[in-house]
Amino acid sequence: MSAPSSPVDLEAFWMPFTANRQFKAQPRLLARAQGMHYWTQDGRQILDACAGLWCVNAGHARREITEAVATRLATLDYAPTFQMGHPLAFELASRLARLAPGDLDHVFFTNSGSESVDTALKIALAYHRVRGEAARQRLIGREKGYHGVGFGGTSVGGMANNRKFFGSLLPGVDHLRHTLDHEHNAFSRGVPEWGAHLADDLERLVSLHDASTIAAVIVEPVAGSAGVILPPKGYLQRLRSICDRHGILLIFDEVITGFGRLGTPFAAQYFDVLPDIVTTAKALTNGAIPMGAVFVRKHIYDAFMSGPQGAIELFHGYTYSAHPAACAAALAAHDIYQHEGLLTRAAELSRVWEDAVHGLRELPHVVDVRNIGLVAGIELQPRPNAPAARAYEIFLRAYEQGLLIRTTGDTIALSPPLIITPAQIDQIVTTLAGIMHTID
Ligand code: PXG
Repeated sequence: MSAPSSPVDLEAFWMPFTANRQFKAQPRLLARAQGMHYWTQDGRQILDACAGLWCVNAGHARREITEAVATRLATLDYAPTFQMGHPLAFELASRLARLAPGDLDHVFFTNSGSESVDTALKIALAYHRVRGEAARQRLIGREKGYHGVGFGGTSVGGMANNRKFFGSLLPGVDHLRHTLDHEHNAFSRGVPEWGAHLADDLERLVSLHDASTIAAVIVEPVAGSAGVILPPKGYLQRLRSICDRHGILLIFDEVITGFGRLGTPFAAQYFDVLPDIVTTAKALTNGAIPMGAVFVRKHIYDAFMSGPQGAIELFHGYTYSAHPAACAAALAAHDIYQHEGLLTRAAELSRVWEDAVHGLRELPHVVDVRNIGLVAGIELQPRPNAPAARAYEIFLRAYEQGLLIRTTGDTIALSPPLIITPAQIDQIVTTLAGIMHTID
């Protein structure tokens, strides 16, 4: 065992998506959080410009959630949901179904976004099978997509580093081309005008594989992890109509966009496109307890409810599906979202936000600024032979100056809690501008 190099021994924890050796040589440890801020172990206040990891939409350490979880754990610490149930699970599902658009009115609970994605893909495959179309086995993702780290999500995902180490992944998967296009769309405010026709790439895959072999298409309505990539105007509508034409299910991965990020409860409402399945997690519980939820439309649920009464309709689920503490956290989070109008607050702030982030466009090395709701991506020219280094340096400097941002490649991704004030928006861009002026 190596000797501790700081008050806590950092060696044993193999950190996810982290340069472990670099981090452990110069750790950044968070000790406490409240509202819009973190505090470091040495007492410095850090403004959270990414809602943790896109999840703390109502701000940190909300007392109502803490109390609901504590009460639930003391009352019903755990309850199975296989052939058993507990009231909060049903209450939460009903509440979520009312929030979701159209007839997305049945909810399957998971514990993370990755599990939600794998659940959605399995439901899509099983749906076709129970309807007698078992040949529909292909799954289609999109380049630059991120759908978590399960084998299903990794397979439909489209970020090379997340895939290349892990063998050949699922068979029968293909990918649409991505929608990022600097030539036509750099510095668009909100969704870009150009590019609806990029959805026609699905027709190409249908011609190649034949519709009768394709189960589902999964896309993030707004791609987060790959650096805030927006759907061109009309693109998602076009994807919907191609799916309809060919009997292909459309899955929206709303792990990031769900629960108010764009200024509507779901991105499906923002874009006025009704998918067949929606995956969520993160802000479902305001990040306080791990939980995910998969929403399915009525015709999908109904397709499974046709065999004998005593038959289990879907051989899928998790020990912690609808864990009582997670249900309590989600219900309390949704009370807050409702009372404080947070599911639509991003719409009220989005103009201020857009003006603020586009104010960074003239700074050195900026090649694109993208925004929607309370999300922004600021893309920088990479340093020669050192991809991601410039953005990472900005991340470090920002942290030193009391601002937490997220970077992916050379794109700075911002997604603050939805309780942010205009003054705090100003603080984010002023701090960033100060750093970006001086970075080489
Ligand atoms: N789908 C989408 C669209 C996501 O953004 C997942 C699935 C997986 O969720 P879990 O809960 O299994 O991690 C995600 C997760 C980032 C970042 O900074 C994004 C995610 C996770 C961590 C970091 O871009 N998204």
